[in-house]
Amino acid sequence: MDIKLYYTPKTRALRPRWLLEELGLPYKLIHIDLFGGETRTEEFRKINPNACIPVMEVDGQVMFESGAMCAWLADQFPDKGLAPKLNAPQRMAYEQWMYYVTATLEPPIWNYLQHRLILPKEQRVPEILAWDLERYDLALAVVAENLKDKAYMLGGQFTTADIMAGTTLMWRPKALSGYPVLQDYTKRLKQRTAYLNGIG
Ligand SMILES: N[C@@H](CCC(=O)N[C@@H](CS)C(=O)NCC(=O)O)C(=O)O
Repeated sequence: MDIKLYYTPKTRALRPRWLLEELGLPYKLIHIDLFGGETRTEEFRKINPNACIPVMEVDGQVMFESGAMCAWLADQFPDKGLAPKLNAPQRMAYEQWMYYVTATLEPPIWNYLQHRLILPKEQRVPEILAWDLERYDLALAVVAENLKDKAYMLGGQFTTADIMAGTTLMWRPKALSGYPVLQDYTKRLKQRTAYLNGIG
């Protein structure tokens, strides 16, 4: 498999990169200067019309969406144990959390960060911040409840659902202050060699 990952540090591109490290696969990183506007160029939009990273290219076939990349990669290598097999009882919970992260956990904190830090000042709407944090806190409580008696999202074994949940929870550590279980969880994830290899 010839894998290329279009990548900028400290972005959602960490998700597939971390997983590639967990899988022990060789891959080529193509560094994209996101903050310098490279994703907005015509050339980059030919690779991803959404003008976003990450983008993954596998044997010449291009994929966008970090969650889809992670789901697809984990399923290609079932023996690595990073996704329950299709007929395993844990598969339902796995699918649930994989979707939950991008559909429910991520949107309020992403919206918060945009209106707090990312958008140009004149486009920020401060009135939305409290609502975003309230919605995020509801989702955090659900994840914390799930993790109260487990090391990882599915139990004792680390899976790709932990990459999805963990990377998102790391976006705003301050929001986890009321949830020691989530603070311990992200601390545990950050000690993994594959994470440490992936963050550079
Ligand atoms: N849902 C997409 C979101 C991708 C995304 O928004 N990426 C950000 C970096 S984390 C980006 O490239 N933003 C560029 C921009 O908004 O101009 C995914 O998970 O891959």
